[in-house]
Amino acid sequence: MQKVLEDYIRMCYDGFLQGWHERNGGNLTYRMRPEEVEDCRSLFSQSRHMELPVDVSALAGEYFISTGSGRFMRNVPLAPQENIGIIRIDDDGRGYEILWGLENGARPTSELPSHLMNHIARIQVTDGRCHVIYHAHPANITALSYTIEPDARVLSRILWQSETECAVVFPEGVGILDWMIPGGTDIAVETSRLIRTYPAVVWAFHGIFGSGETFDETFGLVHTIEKAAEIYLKAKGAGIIRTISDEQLRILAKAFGVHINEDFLS
Ligand code: 2HA
Ligand code: ZN
Repeated sequence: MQKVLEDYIRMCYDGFLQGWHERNGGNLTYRMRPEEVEDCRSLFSQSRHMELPVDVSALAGEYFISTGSGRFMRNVPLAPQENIGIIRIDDDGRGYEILWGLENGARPTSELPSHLMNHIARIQVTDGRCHVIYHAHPANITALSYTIEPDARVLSRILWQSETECAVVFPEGVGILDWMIPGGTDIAVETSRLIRTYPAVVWAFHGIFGSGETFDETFGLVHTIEKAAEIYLKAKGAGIIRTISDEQLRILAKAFGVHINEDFLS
């Protein structure tokens, strides 16, 4: 199998093993590099056209691997061609062709508008380096969203203080969107606005969107955030009597050469 598909499938199943993909929860899209498209071209045998509810002309002609709507991450390694697929965005950015996979009438993820708008936003702020957008339902970060107001400063400080690596892994902080109906254009627009500033955005009472250059980086980002949330909730349950100070966060950022978001420090 093509390496890019192997890596993609591994990430889907890794998320399932973490317990982040109950039933059909979560979805993954990957913007293919030109050499990966060539590698996969021999697979392209069908062409089903679909319309999009949002204008993604910034992605015209781009190829994506996407999980299928209603499909289970758990099943991706067993039958990739039924549970994931490769699409090409139309030249006018108003729809796409399904070129491989998503067999038996499947469609790309219900969160495709959010994914594509997030890709556009992250491509712009990373000079084109972002290739991965990942949505998952990890229990701890979702539980944490019940304990705070939907405020990125509050959330980011909690996460930075909950594990020393966090300020190095996401020095910009993590965004949070208050509860909205999933699957539509409105949540796509709001998420893509936040993801311009933050590499990951929590959907209150739902889950998280993470972005990155590679599968490893993106999975690692979500994994780090989820671990920090778990530590926070455990510490909160046991009773927090001290934490990492702002002074220590600044020292850490300096030592690792990252620009920590000063708006979130006091
Ligand atoms: O794919 O996670 O947000 C199901 C979902 C919708
Ligand atoms: Zn979801």
